[in-house]
Amino acid sequence: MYDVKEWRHAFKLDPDKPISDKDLEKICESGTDAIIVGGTDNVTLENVLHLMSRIRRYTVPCVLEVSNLESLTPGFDLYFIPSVLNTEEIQWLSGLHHQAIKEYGELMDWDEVLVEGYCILNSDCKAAQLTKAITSLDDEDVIAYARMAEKMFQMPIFYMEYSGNYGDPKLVEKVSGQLSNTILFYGGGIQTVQQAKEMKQFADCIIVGNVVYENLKEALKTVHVLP
Ligand code: 1GP
Repeated sequence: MYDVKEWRHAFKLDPDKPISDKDLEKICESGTDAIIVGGTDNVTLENVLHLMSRIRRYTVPCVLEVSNLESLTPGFDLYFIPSVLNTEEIQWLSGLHHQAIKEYGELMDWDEVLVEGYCILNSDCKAAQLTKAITSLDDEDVIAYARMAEKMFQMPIFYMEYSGNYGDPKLVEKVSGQLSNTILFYGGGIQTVQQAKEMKQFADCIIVGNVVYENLKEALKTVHVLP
């Protein structure tokens, strides 16, 4: 079984973005704790299966972060299910989840499923726009969502999502101080070793996405950063 509590670093790969075999090999052999397959636009069964089968050549754990029902498929080691805590629309909190369980509940192996309490903090990112996330939050709001995730819903993961934008390390530190059982994921705008280091001090696990496609060399350096 995979102990996500032990994870410190993961790369997130977008099934809609091309990546060469050579680059994928470097990513999968980098020593990262996991590869998360996930995106917002154009996530299809076809491109998810294609990317999964390519990652499967390596031993690194491979996770599907489920973004829609169409692309849900067996074959991953784990399934992360985002539930957006700061959305205006219930479908992103529990609606699609209800639909998925209604359809696939019998088949699901619950040991492979982890819910991520998402708090989307960058108003410009696609995920914020799609889910109508309320991003004008002060620190106390974010802390309340973190407590809600852990104390009220017992979610295994709280995800501070700044996708495309480097977030506020002071806030990540504050949130980290509030969580004892729930794992803190930080993702967004990590482009340098320095940034990886800064966020790793506070987040249990940092998620590195876009920079893989923009500057792979620098992306690979974020793996072995000590907090
Ligand atoms: C996106 O949190 C991840 O869901 C990573 O963000 O792409 O900005 O690194 P970046």
